[in-house]
Amino acid sequence: MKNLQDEKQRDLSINKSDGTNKFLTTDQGVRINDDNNSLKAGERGPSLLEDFILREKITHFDHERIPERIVHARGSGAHGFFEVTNPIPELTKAGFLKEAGLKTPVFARFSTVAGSRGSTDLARDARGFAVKFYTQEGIYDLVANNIPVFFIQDAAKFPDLVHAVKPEPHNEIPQAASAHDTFWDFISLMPESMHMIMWVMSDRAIPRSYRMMEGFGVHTFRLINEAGESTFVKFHWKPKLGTHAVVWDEAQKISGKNPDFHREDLWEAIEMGNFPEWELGIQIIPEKDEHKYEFDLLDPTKIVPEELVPVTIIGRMVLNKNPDNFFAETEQIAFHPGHIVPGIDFSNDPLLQGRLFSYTDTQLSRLGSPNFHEIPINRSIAPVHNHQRDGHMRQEINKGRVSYHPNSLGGGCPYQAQMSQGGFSSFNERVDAHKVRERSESFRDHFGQARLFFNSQTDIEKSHIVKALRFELGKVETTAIRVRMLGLLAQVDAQLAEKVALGLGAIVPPILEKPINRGVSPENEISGKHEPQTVDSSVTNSDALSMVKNPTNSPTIASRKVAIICAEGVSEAAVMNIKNALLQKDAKGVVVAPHLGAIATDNDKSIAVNFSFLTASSVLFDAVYIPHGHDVDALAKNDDAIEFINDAYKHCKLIAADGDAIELINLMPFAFKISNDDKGILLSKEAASETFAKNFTTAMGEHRFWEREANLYK
Ligand code: HDE
Repeated sequence: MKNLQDEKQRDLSINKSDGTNKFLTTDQGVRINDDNNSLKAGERGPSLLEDFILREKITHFDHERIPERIVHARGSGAHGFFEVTNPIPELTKAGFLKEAGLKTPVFARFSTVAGSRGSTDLARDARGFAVKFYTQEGIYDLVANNIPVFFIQDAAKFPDLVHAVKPEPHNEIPQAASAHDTFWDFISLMPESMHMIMWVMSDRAIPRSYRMMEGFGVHTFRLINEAGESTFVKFHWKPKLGTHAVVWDEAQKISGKNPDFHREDLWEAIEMGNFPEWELGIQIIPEKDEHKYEFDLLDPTKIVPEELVPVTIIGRMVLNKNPDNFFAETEQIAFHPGHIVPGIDFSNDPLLQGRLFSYTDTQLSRLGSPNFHEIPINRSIAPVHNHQRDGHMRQEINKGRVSYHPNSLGGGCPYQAQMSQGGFSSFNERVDAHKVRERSESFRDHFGQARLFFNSQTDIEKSHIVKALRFELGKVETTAIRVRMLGLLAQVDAQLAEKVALGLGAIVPPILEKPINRGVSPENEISGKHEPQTVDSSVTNSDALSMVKNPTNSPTIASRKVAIICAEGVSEAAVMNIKNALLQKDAKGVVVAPHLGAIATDNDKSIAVNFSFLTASSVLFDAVYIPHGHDVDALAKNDDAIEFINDAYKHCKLIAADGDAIELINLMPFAFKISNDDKGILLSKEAASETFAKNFTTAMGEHRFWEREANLYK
């Protein structure tokens, strides 16, 4: 197979345009002489209908908007490539997975789910992680999330879920938030959502960066080899930078200070050459093991614990190019889990099966025509020939009189391909069953893996889940909904429910003998067949589920940002000492000062300021450093400076100071709380010391210093 790394860029280049040194024209190519004045009957007279230039400009503007995605409306994307590192020809005939070193172009789009296009990046929400592979055998889309399970087991409930989480229909409140009555009303009646609820109430739902998220295909898929044999797989993306999050207070403040935080972070990292990278892994489950586990592989509310089936890394993805045009690329890209290539196939997961209908259907209203595959970003780099014709905005000019198959007038072309010629053929699964509207008995466990997830968290992570639930349910106005939720939480973990109840000033209800009527018919209720049960997980603790314990977490600080707080008289040597140490680790120090412009240094030079306390805040940085040489008293009286450093302390970030600046730490409101265990407060009497700089970058590798929050979940 030939390396296609640059093939998609070459393909896109034919649609690119650049107006530099060119004349302004109409859409019809007529050069425009005056773009500032409409054609009027006299200088002060009415505009003339014949002004085709004005009409064209305004008409185009009037129609600029297209419907936003019904979910995942807010997102950012980038180009890159996927490279096979560990080929798996024994498992799949997919060409793009078969040869070591083979590179396939990709476009990845990351998104929040509930918010509108203009909403904040830092909403508490799952994140979309969709990757389009432009393979030689056609488009393959891996449309994943940063959470490995989903709220519901059957696609039939998706519109209800989305209606419940979106802003309430009567007043369109709240935006990009699940903390409201309709969402929790629905969830409290859907016990199958409890595993996903544990994940979205954890810090996974507030990532530090798109570049620091895992991705999961959620459903079980199939790989098909040359012999037509199937193997079940689960897809995993593992970020090179580790999996990291912010804390909720920080997320809320970032939303105010910079709602584009993740978008900007992705953009800047790529512009600076810090190319985001993930490994692609698969969990391989032989067909014979389909019924081996206490959960059903087809149930999208379940994971396959890595302790049962480890993740095998097969390749890596690098994102190395920002889009040229947000609308043309990131907005118009159309993903679909049904875009598969020979060698990959579906499982019967009922959520996946529903998705297979939904994605093309939604593009028809979002992009407006069945020809959305011709939009440059969606165009396959494999040749496309068929008898699909016409429709709105058709681009392709199909020659000849034949637009049907079979035909003799066109010599039978285009030909059907045999399997040996790369023709797609669905996995030959035997299905022999009655048509039923039923949920499988094997989907009945709604609490076992929710408990596994909760039990696998560190105390700090557990306390964040408690706080998140107190926040979310605290925003719910209907008491009965809060109480119902406490009842469900108690079935995950009694202590969890008690802790949440304490924050709500409520009492955990006894576990109901008779389940709540969730709208099922009375016969079903009596049979009890569909009622949730707990099945104990055979794995009781999994490090891979905790971000703090996650074995893939990496100590690298590449692309991290540090605020260097400067005021008049700051030591240039001290500033440069840390800046250079950071640069060596591919991280960045930026100067934050009481005002913009420049700050005079101790050696009568000056240092350029990047942000003032008004334009930045410590939530936008990973650590804070206060260099020697300041007027400490002046900074200590500056409320903005105090809030800046105090927030960094509260959010468990590294705070460092050297020389005289140590004094400032002693004047901070948190000074009396600093314990010897807190390795995140780094002080050095000696200014600009090399050891201090080394200790600083090493300490940053810890990311957060949770000791400050210790004892919270006791
Ligand atoms: Fe989606 N989902 N989804 N979804 N989904 C869409 O398609 C849908 C689900 C995911 O960056 C929509 O083009 C149904 C699971 C991502 O463009 C829509 C069901 C997972 C994206 C749709 C699900 C996802 C979408 C909206 C349940 C993780 C954004 C716009 C049966 C594996 C892709 C669009 C992008 C987008 C339907 C559940 C991931 C309406 C019906 C589970 C990452 O078609």
